[in-house]
Amino acid sequence: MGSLYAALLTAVQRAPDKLVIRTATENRYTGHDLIRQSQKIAAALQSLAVTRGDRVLVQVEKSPEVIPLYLAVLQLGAVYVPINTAYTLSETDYFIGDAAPKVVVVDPDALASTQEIATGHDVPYVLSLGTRQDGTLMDMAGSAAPLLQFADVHADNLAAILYTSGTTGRSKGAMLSHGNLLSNTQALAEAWHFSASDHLLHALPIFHTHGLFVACNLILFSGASMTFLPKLDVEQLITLMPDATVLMGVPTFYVRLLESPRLNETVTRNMRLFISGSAPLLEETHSAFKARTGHAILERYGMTETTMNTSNPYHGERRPGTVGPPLPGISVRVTDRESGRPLPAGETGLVEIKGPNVFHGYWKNAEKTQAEFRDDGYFISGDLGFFDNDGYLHIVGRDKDLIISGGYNVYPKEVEAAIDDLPGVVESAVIGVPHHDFGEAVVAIVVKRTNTAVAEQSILAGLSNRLARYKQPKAIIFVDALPRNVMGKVQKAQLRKEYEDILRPE
Ligand code: MLC
Ligand code: AMP
Repeated sequence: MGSLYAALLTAVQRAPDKLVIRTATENRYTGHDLIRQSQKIAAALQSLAVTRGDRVLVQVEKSPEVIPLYLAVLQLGAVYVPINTAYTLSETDYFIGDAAPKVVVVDPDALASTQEIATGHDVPYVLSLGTRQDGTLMDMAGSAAPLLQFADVHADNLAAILYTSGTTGRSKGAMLSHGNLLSNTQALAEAWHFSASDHLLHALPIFHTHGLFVACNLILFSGASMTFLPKLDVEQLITLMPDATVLMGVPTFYVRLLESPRLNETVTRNMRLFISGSAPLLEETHSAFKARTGHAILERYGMTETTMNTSNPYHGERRPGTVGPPLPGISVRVTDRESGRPLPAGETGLVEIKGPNVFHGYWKNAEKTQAEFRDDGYFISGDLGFFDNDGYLHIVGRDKDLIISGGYNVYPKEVEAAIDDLPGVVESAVIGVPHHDFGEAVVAIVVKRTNTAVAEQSILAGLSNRLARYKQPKAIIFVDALPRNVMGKVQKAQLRKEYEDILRPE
């Protein structure tokens, strides 16, 4: 088992005339056109001397053109580094500096500002890619002859680096190989019974594991097809459902779908599978969806570092509140936090993972990599869970101080550091509180200097250029002092309890 590119190419070539990607209004691309376009982009990148191991950092709005760009990077044996478009320039500056890419591809509107940062990091080329098949990358590809050869990569060669927030406040790049991605795609195709007759409604962003690897790799590998939607629009999804078979979403998708009176058994009749992941799906959402549509949402559990680890079964009971047994070929165990010893069913501990899906470490961060692996090769996920007697994993919490808001990870440390830097602030504690739409939402508890005019608005204004919108607090509470234990550590559990109702609707 080697190149992910070779596997995807072979699968797509089986039906060259088939429409693989369409949008709500346009048919783009057939298998043949997709491959040809990726080969032209590969030729364009090769003319800039992009070769094996070079990083290509991509921060663009979602459009079908991103898929041939992704394939082109894989074809060259280069490393695909997708970045969230919500990041501010100062956040992007860090990723460009850390990844040291040979080429950066951004939205046409961001070309000038990104060029400025990229020059500071000695990045040779900044290109643009717009959502209307426009931009300098498209111009170069348009005049290039398709590159037919592809790099002869080994399963251990890197295919992508995906950044994941870090507990210290700095994001770490998870290095994923061709073997990691291909093995997981194969496991999912089998576990979820994907075939060429599937059609996916794709409304997730494509800079994360969920929307890019789980969704796109699986569709291409299965010879299936998808409708690419720029973002979640529930009414549009419902309109398209009668012509689709699968939906993948974070729990917010299902919460919002249930808010529409149009969601019912009739519109979902052609659908064979609703998949949820990236954050916990509430049991009440699962049962309300079942009651309304007759479909039991299939919940699975994954991470940027490992792609998918466990999944509720395709056949058999999909147990609400659980993420199912390990996928074939993947070992998952629960260990005691103190001793590291494996625990029996029913006991809660650290969830650890081993298998061909587990990443090759953090980019340029051997120390952090070593700290998160056991000597016997298990990766310590930072999630807390237990297995029930039937082998279903239950995720009950996190050992890491992490908030998951609408499927996006927010590390409190990063938000606290940004708030603490603002004038008039003494210190802050950032917590996640229950939110009906996003599952959890970011809330900041702030201690301000006496006699300063610091207010919620001034803090939000101070964060606007520094943190992506989804990381910014949905509420700010001012207190005289933060609760601390005898060791001086802020008592976040106490704060979470105290403010758990703050964002609940009346
Ligand atoms: C948007 N906003 C968010 C937010 N998304 N705030 C907190 N958390 C989020 N997730 C902000 C917007 O900037 C806006 O702010 C306001 O909230 C309302 O926005 P919206 O229009 O309602 O947002 P929408 O575009 O509908 O997006 C919501 C969403 C989206 C849930 C559909 O966030 C989303 O697609 N999330 C999926 C993330 C994902 O793919 N995760 C997978 C990671 S991989 P304002 O103030 O400007 O109005 C992974 C591994 C695995 O975790 O297992 O899969
Ligand atoms: P990320 O770092 O963005 O890849 O997020 C991975 C984290 O998302 C995991 O470590 C879990 O905490 C969480 N996660 C993913 N899927 C689920 C799920 N089905 N239930 C609970 N948590 C999940």
